[in-house]
Amino acid sequence: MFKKILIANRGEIALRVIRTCKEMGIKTVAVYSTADRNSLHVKFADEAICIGKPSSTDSYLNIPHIMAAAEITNADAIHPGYGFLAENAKFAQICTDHGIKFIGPTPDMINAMGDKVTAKETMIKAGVPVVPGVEGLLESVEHAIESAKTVGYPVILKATAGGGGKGMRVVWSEEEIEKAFDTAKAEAAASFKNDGIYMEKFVEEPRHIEIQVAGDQYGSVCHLSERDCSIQRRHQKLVEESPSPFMTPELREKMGEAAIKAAASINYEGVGTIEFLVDKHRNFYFMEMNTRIQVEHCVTEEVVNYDLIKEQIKIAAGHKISGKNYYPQMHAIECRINAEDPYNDFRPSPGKITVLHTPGGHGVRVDSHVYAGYVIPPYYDSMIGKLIAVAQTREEAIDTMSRALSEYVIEGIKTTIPFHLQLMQNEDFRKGNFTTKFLESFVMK
Ligand code: MV4
Repeated sequence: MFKKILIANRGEIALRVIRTCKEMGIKTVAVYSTADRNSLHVKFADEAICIGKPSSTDSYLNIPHIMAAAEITNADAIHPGYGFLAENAKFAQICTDHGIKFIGPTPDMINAMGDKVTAKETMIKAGVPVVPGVEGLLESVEHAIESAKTVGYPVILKATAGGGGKGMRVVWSEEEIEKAFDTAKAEAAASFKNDGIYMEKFVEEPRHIEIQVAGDQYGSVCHLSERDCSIQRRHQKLVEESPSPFMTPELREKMGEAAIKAAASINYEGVGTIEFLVDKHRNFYFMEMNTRIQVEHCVTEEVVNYDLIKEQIKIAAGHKISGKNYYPQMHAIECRINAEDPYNDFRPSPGKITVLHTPGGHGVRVDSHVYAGYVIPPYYDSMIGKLIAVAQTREEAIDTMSRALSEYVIEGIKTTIPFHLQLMQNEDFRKGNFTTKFLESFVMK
């Protein structure tokens, strides 16, 4: 087992990894930017190294600085968390070249899933259902026009280097396609330095349901059931839950098998997530694979009773997984607590937390790095914590969540707590009646 892990991240996920390391008797190294010197991950780690100025490119994305911190402290592994360098194949390779274990998949696996056209071709070969469309990249506007005639409108144009919504354009008719193609290409070039665009049939009002998987270094892969992440706003998830209220045992079996096929087709090693679009007829289509631990991993941990960070570390250290699948025994819901004003278009609200009371009690978990007096810096994402409620049924989990939200006091900044309180009372949400379009029509009272 590793003796010392450096956590190349900040905020709640850095703290989350430190907590599991402590339980496993593994020493921890925090890295931090000058803006984060008073962060809890710095205080709770055994050692802490400052790696640069506040801007991410100077600190949490600065590979030479992070490698220097790992060498100085003699860390034998690096946990990348999510975001930042978590899906950077070059970073994973550099770790390996320095004899430091990257806790995650190999660079080849990251690359195989990072390019969406390649990933889709791999899935077709593996027999995983994908959204109907044209294989490969669109060569020209003419190619796009001809392709749309076979696929049928509406179609969606996506960047092969994209993911998470950037560079995407929905096209409803031939009149719109030339402009959509040009802007999608320009946006992809600007965002990813790769202007490759591909085309799919546009699935209207889908649900976003993802399957958690884990694979070991010996070819064994299992799934840990699903998370429903349909409650999103501009591609930012706000609420996730497991199981999905839309799921049936038959669909779980089919999607679970498809997710295992997807991961096994690249001999996947580590924990990962297969994202699917699910239409109203319960047809499901591979969308992308995330080769990292995700923000919303906690709901899976709670319903299958399994520490996913511990599993990541054990897999990286060469342990075998049992190979059996995991099914939800409970219902868990996670609300993302962001420093944003839900009454003002979710505008970021950094600043000092003057008063803090964190909820507790039966069925409540809070993963957060903030405390009273903490100043939220403006440089990074606005998530300041996650509130997770667990109960035997979905109705009870919603009631526990409502109760916990009503206890949560954060003063000095605006947060998403009022939004979540209202969502928990929404009739359609309570009925499990929602798609990825749900928040487009949700208005705060
Ligand atoms: C789609 C789609 C409909 N049809 N693909 C959004 C992010 C990126 N991962 C893919 N996305 C979508 N791809 C086809 N063929 C609708 C979306 C989409 C979406 C997906 C999941 C959750 C929220 C979403 C919000 C808008 C669009």
